Amino acid sequence: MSEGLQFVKDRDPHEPEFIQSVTEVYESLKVVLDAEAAYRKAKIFERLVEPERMVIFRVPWQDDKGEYHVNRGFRVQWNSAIGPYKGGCRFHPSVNLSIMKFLAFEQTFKNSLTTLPMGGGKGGSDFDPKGRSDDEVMRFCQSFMTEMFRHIGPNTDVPAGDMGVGAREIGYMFGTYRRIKNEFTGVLTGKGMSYGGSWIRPEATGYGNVYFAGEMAEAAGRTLKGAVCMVSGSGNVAQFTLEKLLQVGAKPVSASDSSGSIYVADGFTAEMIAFLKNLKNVKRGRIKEMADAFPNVEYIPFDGKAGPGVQWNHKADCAFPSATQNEINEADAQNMINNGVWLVSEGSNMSTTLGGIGVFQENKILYGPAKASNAGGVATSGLEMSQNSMRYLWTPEEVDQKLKNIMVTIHKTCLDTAAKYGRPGDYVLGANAAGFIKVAEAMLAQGLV
Ligand code: NDP
Ligand code: 2IT
Repeated sequence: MSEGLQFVKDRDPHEPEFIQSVTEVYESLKVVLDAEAAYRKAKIFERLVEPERMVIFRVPWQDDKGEYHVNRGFRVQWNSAIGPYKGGCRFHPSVNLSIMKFLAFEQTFKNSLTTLPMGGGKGGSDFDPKGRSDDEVMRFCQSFMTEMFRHIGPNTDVPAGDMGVGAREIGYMFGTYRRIKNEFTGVLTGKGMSYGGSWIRPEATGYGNVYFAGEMAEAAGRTLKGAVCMVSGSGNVAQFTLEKLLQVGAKPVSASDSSGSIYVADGFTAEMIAFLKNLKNVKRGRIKEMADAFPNVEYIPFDGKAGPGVQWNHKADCAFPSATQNEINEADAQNMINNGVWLVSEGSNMSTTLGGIGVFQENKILYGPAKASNAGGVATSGLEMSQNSMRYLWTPEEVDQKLKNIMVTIHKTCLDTAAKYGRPGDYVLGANAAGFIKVAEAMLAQGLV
């Protein structure tokens, strides 16, 4: 049997996103594995690249016209050595096993970094919520949970939101779980405030990413104050990244959806962010409509030769990719550097291709990899779980302070770990190694299971 990375490539050659995420981690972990014979002997890496369990199921549902549809549902339970499986559900037509596996694998390291006791998991479906009515989404969510409920539980696996899954979908799924199980528990996070949600959970990923970026900037003697910031996406993560950037005195200048991007040379105002939230979350409209509403907003469609890469083609100091995986390729990374970017902090999971990461590292850019920089979302999910277990509710200020402390701790852990392994300032190595070591120690202690 082949060893290490080759072992994964040989076994799952048809899963490019999964192989990409394992490759990135493996490159960093080589130094740790070289130093720790016990991890090699116990085959910790080989065990960690195989999920503990994967469930794939049929999701039948009926649209408003009475027509029947069948989608594919997934729940990938990656590793529970340090706590119950934990991670979001993604509803997007691109969802497949490779994407589910890369997300669940990454989540395991991310959750370990949060300092909270959460294992890694991910789920979702190739269902496309775009253009579907609330009733259609409800019926889909009910059908999805009618199978998923068997595999989850507050001490087993606690799903949450991700792309295409927000407060509306969590509400419908929670209602179905509660009805089937006849129990009210913290089985999902991202719940509404009237039924067990936590303050700041909607804000947490975006806010947390800006806190993390602020720490990276400060450690390098720089500041986000006055920094021109590009943001991609316009969903949950992007909206609260824009909001926090404005609050800390930075100047966010862009946002996007899968059709195009907007550029605001003078920077977003609070009024524009409020409009965007209503446009995306209530009206479920397109980012292009921002340009119809505000004369100073320029709309740049992705239909040209450069495709989505055009959204990174602005003079800027920082970039906060917050849409989807591989949204920054090698050419985009080079373009950013040519345009003056000195900090990139990932809101989306695996925002950057391996080639793009190489460009950032060669150019000594402050680069925060997703599993560290976007960990604020799941960390606050962990805080929601704690509050549910206590049957208690912290104030928004308390949760925000805890989130901030966690992001500061993650940042310090990454820096300290990178320095320990001889690569000071390498946040990729720091995040991968620190996330890995906690899980590896737990696996060693618990024997060959
Ligand atoms: P949403 O569904 O709320 O928003 C996703 C955004 O990305 C939309 O604006 C969407 O546009 C855009 N998008 C999707 N696909 C593409 C594409 N191929 N090209 C350009 N834009 C695209 O999701 P979230 O904001 O929750 O998630 C965004 C990212 O952040 C994901 O990578 C997710 O895994 C990650 N993340 C989310 C967390 C959370 O708590 N929600 C936590 C940590 C990470 P359109 O409307 O056109 O589809
Ligand atoms: O990628 C992620 O960290 C999330 N989608 C959030 C997961 C969670 O359980 O809150």
